[in-house]
Amino acid sequence: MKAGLNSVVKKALQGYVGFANLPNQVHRKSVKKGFHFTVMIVGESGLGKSTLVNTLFGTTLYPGKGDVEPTDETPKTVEIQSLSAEIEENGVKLRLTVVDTPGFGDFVNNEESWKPILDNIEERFDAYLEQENRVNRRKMVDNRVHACIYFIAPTGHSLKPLDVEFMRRLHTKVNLIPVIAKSDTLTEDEIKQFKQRILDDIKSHNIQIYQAPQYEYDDPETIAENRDIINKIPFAIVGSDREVETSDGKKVRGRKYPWGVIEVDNPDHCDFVKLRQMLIRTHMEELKEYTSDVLYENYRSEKLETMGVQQDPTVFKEVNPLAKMEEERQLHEVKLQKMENEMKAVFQQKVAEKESKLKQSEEELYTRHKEMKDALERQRMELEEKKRRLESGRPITPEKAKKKGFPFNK
Ligand SMILES: Nc1nc2c(ncn2[C@@H]2O[C@H](COP(=O)(O)OP(=O)(O)O)[C@@H](O)[C@H]2O)c(=O)[nH]1
Ligand SMILES: [Mg+2]
Repeated sequence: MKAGLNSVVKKALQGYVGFANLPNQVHRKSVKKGFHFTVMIVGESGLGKSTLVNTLFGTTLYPGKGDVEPTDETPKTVEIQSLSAEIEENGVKLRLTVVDTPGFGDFVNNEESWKPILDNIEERFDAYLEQENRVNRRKMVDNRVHACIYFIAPTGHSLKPLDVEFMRRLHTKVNLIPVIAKSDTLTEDEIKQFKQRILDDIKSHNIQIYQAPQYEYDDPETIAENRDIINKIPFAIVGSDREVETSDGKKVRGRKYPWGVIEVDNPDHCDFVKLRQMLIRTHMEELKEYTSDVLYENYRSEKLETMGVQQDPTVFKEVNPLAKMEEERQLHEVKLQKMENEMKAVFQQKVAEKESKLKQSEEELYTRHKEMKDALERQRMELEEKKRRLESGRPITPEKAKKKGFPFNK
Protein backbone atom coordinates (compact mmCIF):
# COMPACT_ATOMS: atom_id res chain seq x y z
CA MET A 1 0.00 0.00 0.00
CA LYS A 2 1.32 3.40 -0.91
CA ALA A 3 0.57 6.43 1.19
CA GLY A 4 -0.38 8.85 -1.51
CA LEU A 5 0.37 12.50 -1.80
CA ASN A 6 -1.24 14.78 0.69
CA SER A 7 -1.55 18.16 -0.86
CA VAL A 8 -3.43 21.10 0.54
CA VAL A 9 -5.12 23.43 -1.87
CA LYS A 10 -6.35 26.72 -0.48
CA LYS A 11 -9.22 28.01 -2.45
CA ALA A 12 -12.18 30.29 -2.10
CA LEU A 13 -15.22 28.63 -3.59
CA GLN A 14 -17.34 30.63 -5.96
CA GLY A 15 -20.27 28.25 -5.73
CA TYR A 16 -22.47 27.81 -2.71
CA VAL A 17 -21.45 25.00 -0.38
CA GLY A 18 -23.55 25.64 2.65
CA PHE A 19 -21.51 24.78 5.73
CA ALA A 20 -21.23 28.46 6.68
CA ASN A 21 -24.96 28.39 7.35
CA LEU A 22 -24.81 25.67 9.99
CA PRO A 23 -26.66 26.83 13.11
CA ASN A 24 -24.12 28.66 15.24
CA GLN A 25 -25.22 27.49 18.66
CA VAL A 26 -24.60 23.87 17.72
CA HIS A 27 -21.44 24.33 15.71
CA ARG A 28 -19.71 27.21 17.48
CA LYS A 29 -16.84 24.93 18.49
CA SER A 30 -16.35 23.52 15.01
CA VAL A 31 -16.55 26.96 13.46
CA LYS A 32 -13.78 28.21 15.74
CA LYS A 33 -11.51 25.23 15.12
CA GLY A 34 -12.53 24.83 11.49
CA PHE A 35 -14.25 21.75 10.21
CA HIS A 36 -12.28 18.70 9.31
CA PHE A 37 -14.00 15.94 7.45
CA THR A 38 -12.60 12.82 5.80
CA VAL A 39 -14.38 10.89 3.06
CA MET A 40 -13.16 7.70 1.45
CA ILE A 41 -14.15 6.78 -2.07
CA VAL A 42 -14.20 3.12 -3.11
CA GLY A 43 -15.28 1.39 -6.31
CA GLU A 44 -14.05 -0.44 -9.34
CA SER A 45 -11.75 1.31 -11.82
CA GLY A 46 -13.41 3.50 -14.39
CA LEU A 47 -16.59 4.17 -12.41
CA GLY A 48 -15.72 7.84 -11.99
CA LYS A 49 -14.17 8.06 -8.50
CA SER A 50 -11.48 10.57 -9.39
CA THR A 51 -13.98 12.59 -11.40
CA LEU A 52 -16.30 12.74 -8.38
CA VAL A 53 -13.45 13.97 -6.16
CA ASN A 54 -12.86 16.81 -8.60
CA THR A 55 -16.57 17.52 -8.83
CA LEU A 56 -16.85 17.63 -5.03
CA PHE A 57 -14.00 20.09 -4.66
CA GLY A 58 -15.20 22.04 -7.67
CA THR A 59 -11.69 22.03 -9.00
CA THR A 60 -9.22 19.73 -10.64
CA LEU A 61 -7.12 18.25 -7.88
CA TYR A 62 -5.89 15.46 -10.09
CA PRO A 63 -3.54 16.35 -12.89
CA GLY A 64 -4.99 15.22 -16.20
CA LYS A 65 -8.34 13.53 -16.32
CA GLY A 66 -9.28 10.69 -14.10
CA ASP A 67 -6.94 7.93 -13.07
CA VAL A 68 -3.22 7.41 -13.24
CA GLU A 69 -2.14 6.35 -16.71
CA PRO A 70 -2.52 2.61 -17.25
CA THR A 71 0.81 0.80 -17.23
CA ASP A 72 1.79 -2.67 -18.50
CA GLU A 73 2.40 -3.71 -14.95
CA THR A 74 -0.73 -4.51 -12.97
CA PRO A 75 -0.48 -2.92 -9.50
CA LYS A 76 -0.11 -5.55 -6.81
CA THR A 77 -2.51 -3.99 -4.37
CA VAL A 78 -5.02 -1.22 -3.84
CA GLU A 79 -3.38 2.16 -3.57
CA ILE A 80 -4.52 4.66 -0.97
CA GLN A 81 -4.30 8.28 -2.06
CA SER A 82 -5.26 11.08 0.21
CA LEU A 83 -6.05 14.58 -1.04
CA SER A 84 -6.86 17.54 1.15
CA ALA A 85 -8.33 20.88 0.31
CA GLU A 86 -9.18 23.80 2.54
CA ILE A 87 -12.30 25.49 1.35
CA GLU A 88 -13.61 28.65 2.91
CA GLU A 89 -17.05 30.10 2.87
CA ASN A 90 -17.99 33.36 4.62
CA GLY A 91 -14.91 33.00 6.81
CA VAL A 92 -15.78 29.47 7.91
CA LYS A 93 -13.13 26.93 7.04
CA LEU A 94 -13.62 23.34 6.02
CA ARG A 95 -10.72 21.00 5.54
CA LEU A 96 -12.05 18.25 3.38
CA THR A 97 -9.88 15.20 2.92
CA VAL A 98 -10.82 12.70 0.26
CA VAL A 99 -9.18 9.29 0.29
CA ASP A 100 -9.24 7.66 -3.15
CA THR A 101 -8.57 3.94 -3.57
CA PRO A 102 -7.50 3.21 -7.15
CA GLY A 103 -6.99 -0.47 -7.92
CA PHE A 104 -10.04 -1.76 -6.06
CA GLY A 105 -11.68 -4.70 -7.82
CA ASP A 106 -8.82 -5.12 -10.29
CA PHE A 107 -7.76 -8.48 -8.87
CA VAL A 108 -8.68 -12.09 -9.30
CA ASN A 109 -8.81 -12.56 -5.56
CA ASN A 110 -11.36 -10.35 -3.80
CA GLU A 111 -9.51 -10.41 -0.51
CA GLU A 112 -6.79 -8.28 -2.04
CA SER A 113 -9.31 -5.55 -2.63
CA TRP A 114 -11.12 -4.99 0.65
CA LYS A 115 -8.23 -5.87 2.99
CA PRO A 116 -5.97 -2.86 2.28
CA ILE A 117 -8.96 -0.57 2.69
CA LEU A 118 -9.99 -2.14 5.99
CA ASP A 119 -6.35 -1.91 7.11
CA ASN A 120 -6.23 1.77 6.25
CA ILE A 121 -9.41 2.52 8.21
CA GLU A 122 -8.09 0.61 11.22
CA GLU A 123 -4.69 2.28 11.03
CA ARG A 124 -6.47 5.60 11.31
CA PHE A 125 -8.39 4.33 14.36
CA ASP A 126 -5.10 3.15 15.86
CA ALA A 127 -3.51 6.55 15.30
CA TYR A 128 -6.40 8.16 17.14
CA LEU A 129 -6.27 5.62 19.96
CA GLU A 130 -2.57 6.29 20.35
CA GLN A 131 -3.25 10.01 20.78
CA GLU A 132 -5.96 9.31 23.34
CA ASN A 133 -3.44 7.45 25.45
CA ARG A 134 -1.09 10.40 25.60
CA VAL A 135 -1.12 12.66 28.64
CA ASN A 136 -1.50 15.84 26.61
CA ARG A 137 -4.70 15.38 24.64
CA ARG A 138 -5.21 18.97 23.71
CA LYS A 139 -3.93 18.70 20.16
CA MET A 140 -5.74 15.62 18.89
CA VAL A 141 -5.78 15.14 15.14
CA ASP A 142 -8.80 13.27 13.86
CA ASN A 143 -7.92 11.49 10.63
CA ARG A 144 -10.58 8.83 11.01
CA VAL A 145 -12.70 8.12 7.93
CA HIS A 146 -16.11 9.66 8.58
CA ALA A 147 -17.86 8.32 5.50
CA CYS A 148 -17.18 5.85 2.73
CA ILE A 149 -18.82 6.44 -0.63
CA TYR A 150 -19.12 3.08 -2.36
CA PHE A 151 -19.53 3.13 -6.17
CA ILE A 152 -21.91 0.58 -7.67
CA ALA A 153 -21.59 -0.06 -11.41
CA PRO A 154 -24.67 1.09 -13.37
CA THR A 155 -25.59 -2.44 -14.51
CA GLY A 156 -29.28 -2.11 -13.66
CA HIS A 157 -29.26 -5.66 -12.29
CA SER A 158 -28.13 -6.22 -8.71
CA LEU A 159 -25.07 -6.00 -6.50
CA LYS A 160 -21.99 -7.96 -7.59
CA PRO A 161 -20.33 -10.45 -5.22
CA LEU A 162 -17.46 -7.95 -4.95
CA ASP A 163 -19.87 -5.24 -3.73
CA VAL A 164 -21.47 -7.54 -1.16
CA GLU A 165 -18.11 -8.77 0.09
CA PHE A 166 -16.75 -5.25 0.51
CA MET A 167 -19.79 -3.88 2.30
CA ARG A 168 -20.06 -6.90 4.60
CA ARG A 169 -16.42 -6.55 5.61
CA LEU A 170 -16.54 -2.81 6.15
CA HIS A 171 -20.00 -1.94 7.47
CA THR A 172 -19.02 -2.17 11.14
CA LYS A 173 -15.98 0.04 10.61
CA VAL A 174 -17.23 2.95 8.55
CA ASN A 175 -20.39 4.84 7.55
CA LEU A 176 -21.23 3.28 4.19
CA ILE A 177 -22.95 5.48 1.64
CA PRO A 178 -23.68 3.53 -1.57
CA VAL A 179 -23.99 5.47 -4.84
CA ILE A 180 -24.86 4.46 -8.40
CA ALA A 181 -21.97 5.50 -10.60
CA LYS A 182 -22.44 7.17 -14.00
CA SER A 183 -26.17 7.29 -13.58
CA ASP A 184 -26.43 9.27 -16.81
CA THR A 185 -26.11 5.91 -18.59
CA LEU A 186 -29.46 4.77 -17.13
CA THR A 187 -32.96 6.08 -17.74
CA GLU A 188 -35.03 7.54 -14.91
CA ASP A 189 -37.11 4.36 -14.65
CA GLU A 190 -34.05 2.14 -14.69
CA ILE A 191 -32.56 4.17 -11.86
CA LYS A 192 -35.71 3.86 -9.78
CA GLN A 193 -35.82 0.07 -10.17
CA PHE A 194 -32.09 -0.33 -9.69
CA LYS A 195 -32.20 1.66 -6.44
CA GLN A 196 -34.89 -0.64 -5.07
CA ARG A 197 -32.93 -3.78 -6.05
CA ILE A 198 -29.80 -2.45 -4.40
CA LEU A 199 -31.67 -1.69 -1.17
CA ASP A 200 -33.26 -5.17 -1.20
CA ASP A 201 -29.86 -6.79 -1.75
CA ILE A 202 -28.34 -4.77 1.07
CA LYS A 203 -31.15 -5.83 3.38
CA SER A 204 -31.01 -9.51 2.46
CA HIS A 205 -27.26 -9.59 3.15
CA ASN A 206 -27.73 -7.88 6.51
CA ILE A 207 -25.53 -5.02 5.49
CA GLN A 208 -25.78 -1.89 7.61
CA ILE A 209 -25.48 1.21 5.47
CA TYR A 210 -25.53 4.66 7.08
CA GLN A 211 -28.90 5.38 8.66
CA ALA A 212 -29.54 9.00 9.42
CA PRO A 213 -31.47 9.54 12.64
CA GLN A 214 -34.71 11.50 12.62
CA TYR A 215 -35.14 14.14 15.29
CA GLU A 216 -38.71 14.78 16.23
CA TYR A 217 -37.79 18.18 17.68
CA ASP A 218 -36.40 19.48 14.39
CA ASP A 219 -38.57 21.96 12.57
CA PRO A 220 -40.80 20.45 9.84
CA GLU A 221 -38.69 22.05 7.12
CA THR A 222 -35.50 20.36 8.36
CA ILE A 223 -37.26 17.03 8.76
CA ALA A 224 -38.55 17.25 5.20
CA GLU A 225 -35.16 18.23 3.82
CA ASN A 226 -33.42 15.39 5.64
CA ARG A 227 -36.02 12.86 4.57
CA ASP A 228 -35.65 14.05 0.99
CA ILE A 229 -31.89 13.42 1.16
CA ILE A 230 -32.09 10.04 2.90
CA ASN A 231 -34.75 8.80 0.48
CA LYS A 232 -32.32 9.36 -2.37
CA ILE A 233 -29.84 6.74 -1.06
CA PRO A 234 -28.27 5.07 -3.03
CA PHE A 235 -27.57 8.41 -4.71
CA ALA A 236 -27.59 8.26 -8.49
CA ILE A 237 -24.65 10.46 -9.33
CA VAL A 238 -23.06 12.02 -12.35
CA GLY A 239 -19.61 13.50 -12.14
CA SER A 240 -17.93 16.00 -14.39
CA ASP A 241 -15.13 18.49 -13.94
CA ARG A 242 -15.90 20.15 -17.25
CA GLU A 243 -18.24 22.94 -18.26
CA VAL A 244 -20.58 22.34 -21.16
CA GLU A 245 -23.01 24.64 -22.92
CA THR A 246 -26.73 24.01 -22.71
CA SER A 247 -29.08 24.60 -25.66
CA ASP A 248 -29.98 28.02 -24.25
CA GLY A 249 -26.32 29.01 -24.03
CA LYS A 250 -25.82 28.52 -20.25
CA LYS A 251 -22.42 27.22 -19.09
CA VAL A 252 -22.83 24.41 -16.56
CA ARG A 253 -20.84 21.54 -15.08
CA GLY A 254 -22.18 18.48 -16.81
CA ARG A 255 -22.03 15.94 -19.62
CA LYS A 256 -23.19 16.63 -23.15
CA TYR A 257 -25.21 14.17 -25.21
CA PRO A 258 -26.79 14.43 -28.64
CA TRP A 259 -30.17 14.59 -26.94
CA GLY A 260 -29.13 17.23 -24.41
CA VAL A 261 -27.04 18.09 -21.37
CA ILE A 262 -27.03 16.41 -17.96
CA GLU A 263 -26.25 19.00 -15.31
CA VAL A 264 -24.24 17.86 -12.30
CA ASP A 265 -25.52 20.64 -10.06
CA ASN A 266 -29.16 20.30 -11.00
CA PRO A 267 -31.06 18.18 -8.43
CA ASP A 268 -33.64 17.30 -11.12
CA HIS A 269 -30.92 15.69 -13.24
CA CYS A 270 -29.03 13.61 -10.67
CA ASP A 271 -28.43 13.21 -6.91
CA PHE A 272 -24.97 14.76 -6.80
CA VAL A 273 -26.22 17.88 -5.02
CA LYS A 274 -28.00 15.72 -2.43
CA LEU A 275 -24.87 13.72 -1.78
CA ARG A 276 -22.82 16.88 -1.32
CA GLN A 277 -25.48 18.43 0.91
CA MET A 278 -25.52 15.36 3.08
CA LEU A 279 -21.75 15.27 3.41
CA ILE A 280 -20.96 18.88 4.11
CA ARG A 281 -24.21 20.40 5.22
CA THR A 282 -26.92 18.33 6.78
CA HIS A 283 -25.15 15.22 8.10
CA MET A 284 -21.49 16.07 8.57
CA GLU A 285 -21.65 16.31 12.36
CA GLU A 286 -23.88 13.22 12.48
CA LEU A 287 -21.44 11.18 10.42
CA LYS A 288 -18.55 12.32 12.62
CA GLU A 289 -20.43 11.56 15.82
CA TYR A 290 -21.47 8.09 14.69
CA THR A 291 -17.90 7.36 13.62
CA SER A 292 -16.55 8.47 16.98
CA ASP A 293 -19.23 7.21 19.38
CA VAL A 294 -20.17 3.91 17.77
CA LEU A 295 -17.76 2.67 15.08
CA TYR A 296 -14.54 3.83 16.73
CA GLU A 297 -15.77 3.06 20.24
CA ASN A 298 -16.54 -0.56 19.23
CA TYR A 299 -13.18 -0.94 17.54
CA ARG A 300 -11.44 0.51 20.58
CA SER A 301 -13.06 -1.74 23.18
CA GLU A 302 -12.55 -4.82 20.99
CA LYS A 303 -8.90 -3.93 20.59
CA LEU A 304 -8.39 -3.29 24.30
CA GLU A 305 -10.10 -6.59 25.07
CA THR A 306 -7.76 -8.53 22.80
CA MET A 307 -4.89 -6.78 24.56
CA GLY A 308 -6.25 -8.05 27.86
CA VAL A 309 -7.50 -4.73 29.16
CA GLN A 310 -11.03 -5.07 30.53
CA GLN A 311 -13.10 -1.95 30.56
CA ASP A 312 -15.92 -1.09 32.85
CA PRO A 313 -18.66 -0.50 30.28
CA THR A 314 -20.78 1.48 32.73
CA VAL A 315 -18.19 4.21 32.85
CA PHE A 316 -17.88 6.41 29.82
CA LYS A 317 -14.26 6.97 28.87
CA GLU A 318 -14.11 10.76 29.04
CA VAL A 319 -15.86 11.08 32.36
CA ASN A 320 -14.36 8.23 34.33
CA PRO A 321 -13.83 10.17 37.59
CA LEU A 322 -11.55 7.60 39.23
CA ALA A 323 -9.21 7.40 36.28
CA LYS A 324 -9.23 11.16 36.02
CA MET A 325 -8.45 11.62 39.72
CA GLU A 326 -5.68 9.08 39.49
CA GLU A 327 -4.22 10.82 36.48
CA GLU A 328 -4.42 14.19 38.23
CA ARG A 329 -2.86 12.75 41.38
CA GLN A 330 0.05 11.41 39.36
CA LEU A 331 0.52 14.72 37.60
CA HIS A 332 0.44 16.50 40.97
CA GLU A 333 3.04 14.12 42.39
CA VAL A 334 5.35 14.72 39.48
CA LYS A 335 4.96 18.46 40.04
CA LEU A 336 5.68 18.17 43.76
CA GLN A 337 8.74 16.04 43.12
CA LYS A 338 10.02 18.61 40.66
CA MET A 339 9.52 21.43 43.17
CA GLU A 340 11.29 19.45 45.87
CA ASN A 341 14.24 18.79 43.59
CA GLU A 342 14.47 22.45 42.71
CA MET A 343 14.41 23.46 46.37
CA LYS A 344 17.11 20.94 47.19
CA ALA A 345 19.29 22.27 44.40
CA VAL A 346 18.88 25.85 45.62
CA PHE A 347 19.62 24.84 49.21
CA GLN A 348 22.75 22.96 48.21
CA GLN A 349 23.97 25.91 46.21
CA LYS A 350 23.43 28.27 49.16
CA VAL A 351 25.30 25.92 51.51
CA ALA A 352 28.17 25.65 49.08
CA GLU A 353 28.35 29.45 48.83
CA LYS A 354 28.39 29.85 52.64
CA GLU A 355 31.01 27.16 52.96
CA SER A 356 33.33 28.76 50.49
CA LYS A 357 32.83 32.15 52.20
CA LEU A 358 33.64 30.63 55.60
CA LYS A 359 36.68 28.96 54.18
CA GLN A 360 37.84 32.24 52.75
CA SER A 361 37.52 34.09 56.04
CA GLU A 362 39.22 31.24 57.83
CA GLU A 363 42.16 31.59 55.47
CA GLU A 364 42.16 35.34 55.98
CA LEU A 365 42.16 34.86 59.75
CA TYR A 366 44.94 32.33 59.49
CA THR A 367 47.09 34.65 57.36
CA ARG A 368 46.51 37.52 59.80
CA HIS A 369 47.26 35.31 62.71
CA LYS A 370 50.45 34.18 61.02
CA GLU A 371 51.46 37.79 60.26
CA MET A 372 50.89 38.78 63.89
CA LYS A 373 52.84 35.81 65.09
CA ASP A 374 55.70 36.63 62.75
CA ALA A 375 55.68 40.27 63.86
CA LEU A 376 55.76 39.26 67.49
CA GLU A 377 58.58 36.87 66.80
CA ARG A 378 60.54 39.60 65.05
CA GLN A 379 59.98 41.96 68.01
CA ARG A 380 60.98 39.29 70.44
CA MET A 381 64.22 38.74 68.49
CA GLU A 382 64.92 42.48 68.41
CA LEU A 383 64.33 42.77 72.13
CA GLU A 384 66.62 39.83 72.67
CA GLU A 385 69.20 41.56 70.50
CA LYS A 386 68.87 44.82 72.52
CA LYS A 387 69.10 42.96 75.72
CA ARG A 388 72.31 41.31 74.57
CA ARG A 389 73.74 44.69 73.48
CA LEU A 390 72.82 46.36 76.77
CA GLU A 391 74.40 43.53 78.63
CA SER A 392 77.54 43.91 76.53
CA GLY A 393 77.51 47.77 77.22
CA ARG A 394 76.73 49.12 73.69
CA PRO A 395 74.12 51.99 73.36
CA ILE A 396 70.78 51.65 71.44
CA THR A 397 70.14 53.85 68.39
CA PRO A 398 66.97 55.88 69.22
CA GLU A 399 65.69 56.15 65.53
CA LYS A 400 65.75 52.45 65.05
CA ALA A 401 63.67 51.82 68.17
CA LYS A 402 60.99 54.26 67.00
CA LYS A 403 60.44 52.46 63.72
CA LYS A 404 59.65 49.19 65.31
CA GLY A 405 56.58 48.47 67.29
CA PHE A 406 53.31 46.56 67.15
CA PRO A 407 51.85 46.98 63.65
CA PHE A 408 48.29 46.43 64.85
CA ASN A 409 48.54 49.17 67.47
CA LYS A 410 48.62 51.94 64.88
N1 LIG B 1 -20.92 8.89 -18.44
C1 LIG B 1 -20.20 9.20 -17.38
N2 LIG B 1 -18.88 9.12 -17.44
C2 LIG B 1 -18.15 9.44 -16.36
C3 LIG B 1 -18.76 9.87 -15.16
N3 LIG B 1 -17.79 10.15 -14.24
C4 LIG B 1 -16.63 9.87 -14.85
N4 LIG B 1 -16.82 9.46 -16.12
C5 LIG B 1 -15.81 9.08 -17.10
O1 LIG B 1 -15.38 7.77 -16.80
C6 LIG B 1 -13.98 7.62 -17.03
C7 LIG B 1 -13.28 7.12 -15.78
O2 LIG B 1 -13.39 8.10 -14.76
P1 LIG B 1 -12.40 8.16 -13.52
O3 LIG B 1 -12.82 9.31 -12.69
O4 LIG B 1 -10.99 8.12 -13.97
O5 LIG B 1 -12.75 6.79 -12.80
P2 LIG B 1 -11.96 6.05 -11.60
O6 LIG B 1 -11.09 5.01 -12.23
O7 LIG B 1 -13.02 5.44 -10.76
O8 LIG B 1 -11.17 7.09 -10.85
C8 LIG B 1 -13.49 8.99 -17.51
O9 LIG B 1 -13.43 8.99 -18.90
C9 LIG B 1 -14.58 9.94 -17.03
O10 LIG B 1 -14.70 11.07 -17.85
C10 LIG B 1 -20.19 9.97 -15.12
O11 LIG B 1 -20.81 10.33 -14.13
N5 LIG B 1 -20.85 9.60 -16.27
MG1 LIG C 1 -9.35 7.20 -10.21
